[in-house]
Amino acid sequence: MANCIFCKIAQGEIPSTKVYEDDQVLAFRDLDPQAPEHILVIPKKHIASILALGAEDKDLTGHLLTEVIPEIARNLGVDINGFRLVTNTGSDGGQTVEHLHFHLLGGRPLTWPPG
Ligand code: IU
Repeated sequence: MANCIFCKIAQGEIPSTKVYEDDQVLAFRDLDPQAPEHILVIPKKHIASILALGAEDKDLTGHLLTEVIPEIARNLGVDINGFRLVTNTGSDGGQTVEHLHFHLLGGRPLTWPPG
């Protein structure tokens, strides 16, 4: 989608520090990390948020949650002590980039509840 920064990152038009890539998914380091490991996991296809997912995205979301995210967590070593997976949605949810992304945060004890 034109003018979507995460689409541009997914297409390689804007550089990122990649930690995982396949034909459907890209994961890269957040530019403003909130934990020692702070990864953004995005579909390459433009989807505005979790609310914009459709039935046609079941394979993609299954792939993300059952394969990609566990593999990234294991590769980073945060599967051992744990990590947090967050998708901010809408203004109250704190979403600032309107391209679906999952924050994978780990590498330190995280507090709850978030602010
Ligand atoms: P949010 O859930 O939409 O607020 O998260 C957006 C994240 O994208 C936030 O943590 C930013 O630091 C991050 N980010 C980035 O890593 N690279 C960018 O070019 C932009 C935002 I714009």
